[in-house]
Amino acid sequence: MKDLPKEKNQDIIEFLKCNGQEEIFRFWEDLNTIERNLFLEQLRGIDWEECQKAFADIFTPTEASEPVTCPTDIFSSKDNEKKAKEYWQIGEELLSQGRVAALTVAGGQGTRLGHSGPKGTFPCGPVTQKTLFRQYAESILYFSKKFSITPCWFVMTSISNHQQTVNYFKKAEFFGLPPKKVKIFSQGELPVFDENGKIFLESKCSIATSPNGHGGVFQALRQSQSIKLMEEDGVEFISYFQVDNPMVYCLDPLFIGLHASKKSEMSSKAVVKKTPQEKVGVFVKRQNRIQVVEYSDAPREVLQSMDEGGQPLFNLGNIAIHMINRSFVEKLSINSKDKPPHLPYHQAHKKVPFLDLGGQTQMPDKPNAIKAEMFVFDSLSVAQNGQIQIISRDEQFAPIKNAKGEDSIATSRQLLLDRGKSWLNAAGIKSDEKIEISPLFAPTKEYFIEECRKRTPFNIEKKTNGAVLVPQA
Ligand code: UD2
Repeated sequence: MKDLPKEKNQDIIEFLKCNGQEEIFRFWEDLNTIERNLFLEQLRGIDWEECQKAFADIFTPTEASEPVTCPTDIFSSKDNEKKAKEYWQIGEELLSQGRVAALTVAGGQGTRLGHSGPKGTFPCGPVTQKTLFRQYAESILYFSKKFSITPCWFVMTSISNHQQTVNYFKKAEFFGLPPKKVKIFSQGELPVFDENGKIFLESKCSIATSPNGHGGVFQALRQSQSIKLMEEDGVEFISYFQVDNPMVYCLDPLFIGLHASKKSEMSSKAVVKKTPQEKVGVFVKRQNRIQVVEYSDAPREVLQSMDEGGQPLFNLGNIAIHMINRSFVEKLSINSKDKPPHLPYHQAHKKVPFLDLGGQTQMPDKPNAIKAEMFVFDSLSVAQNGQIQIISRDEQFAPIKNAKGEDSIATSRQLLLDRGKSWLNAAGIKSDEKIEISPLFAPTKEYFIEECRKRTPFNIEKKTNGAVLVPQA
């Protein structure tokens, strides 16, 4: 695309025509004045400067040429219990001072799952059918009670699910959290392109847009004034996780403590990959900085390299759980020439309905469109002192991605029940029942054992399909 209009009032139609996008006006003659104005209003609202960056990235991608190695300095609490205890205490201290916020990215469209509402409203509880959002809220409520200070919770949505998400939180009365501690904000959108770089029309008088990827969180936190809110609330650290993992430790003292002690700007949790083909990105080291190579972009050498023992060399899977400093978000979200380069845009090939020659909407049978997405983990390469903590997947990773098969609701619910059993065993409680443990009683294994040791009273409520362990009222 050529330069942006120099003057504010330069005609947006001329600008787009000069940039080879004249086809979006092909139904102009059919539109009435109101439709024309609506169309122009949408076009004027697009961040064309950002769009130009995205266009350049996705249509002329540059190959990173430096060789990659496997990250070495990985923290595991199994290997270093003494340090783990130390980090835990530091993390609890920070939580008790209200210096850590939770952040859920929930702007994705969840097409693979086939759920019509926002993904966070999907029922994940194997016995209770509680939703993903409620699961996370209960975890946050646990800390709120424990430390008598409610951690802030930031939830990123996108245009298509923002209002529904807000309505859902309101209807659920914010799950008992103080509404002022919950900030729901929307991420940016960009036009969708066809394979020749032409912008897609959604209707005769609107172009198709889509969320700019979870890497859009940096800009969105700034634009929604969330960073300011964090500052006012004394939040320095952000615990980042995706909307689709009901086993995530939303706030994990150990991980928080590790991140803060090492003065890291951004840290990550990793699991050992099940197979080289598993659909998670892998951690690599390039130019002495940690990076993630996404599964869809990973070169064969990375996926298939073996170590001397015949094991996959790059086997540290990214499960999209990070600690991020507020100051790092500030650094990455400021639009200024002397700041670090923008996060690169990646191509996502998707099926997008299109208008045929007669202006009728058609559904393609194979991917026909390119969406531009930024990935949050690309910021790792500019983060100082990045840390990786390796964790057990059976404890903290049960993603719900698909309606059936791998990473589905069925596998996730089973993992939650298995984890419940292992917590009960670890606390010396014998039970053959299928028990779902409420995060209100304990949101992590360590806290479960601690609550049981303290003899915190609980009830086991029987339901038709199992039982739920909840704190006694
Ligand atoms: C993601 C990671 C993958 C691995 C896996 C673990 C990417 C590109 N890949 O794969 O490496 O960690 O998760 O489960 O992230 N989202 C937004 N806005 C957007 C797009 C996505 O908020 O514009 C959110 C979405 O709501 C979800 C998360 O980001 O919470 C992941 O999105 P996804 O399902 O597209 O990522 P996936 O499963 O391909």
